[in-house]
Amino acid sequence: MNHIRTLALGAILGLAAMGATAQSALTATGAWSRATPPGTTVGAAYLVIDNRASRSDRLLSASSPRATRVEVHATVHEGDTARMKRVDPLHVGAGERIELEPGGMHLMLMGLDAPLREGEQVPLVLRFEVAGEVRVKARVYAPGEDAGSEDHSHHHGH
Ligand SMILES: [Cu+2]
Repeated sequence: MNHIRTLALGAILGLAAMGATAQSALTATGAWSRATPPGTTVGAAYLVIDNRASRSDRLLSASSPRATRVEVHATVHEGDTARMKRVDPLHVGAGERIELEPGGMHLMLMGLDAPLREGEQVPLVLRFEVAGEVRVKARVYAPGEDAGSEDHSHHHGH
């Protein structure tokens, strides 16, 4: 009985996957950012890209009405120093999940029209080669806070 149910469910999910468009197979979720101090014209946004499609994709560009430029940056550690390096394009393999998070990869918002303020939602448009445009809104948290404070509390307080 359980086998039959599992098989039937598998068939239904399989059909759903086949019927799904490329847009829905790749998702960008949990977008968030941190408030920026007055006078600062750069900020960072974080999110999770999940490519459930059977083919790889590439993030070709990103933009926001709040910034003149949005780039994907990776954090490269060289000895004691960390610097940011542009990733262009960002490859997302088939079935790959990429987490953009503090200390790692992030979306760099450059030329902010005004500081990012706690509680606001920053619209972001991600343009993928296969999935096309994916629109998200990054929720802005207070400095020192983040979307996963409970999970990542061990990263703070050093
Ligand atoms: Cu950066």
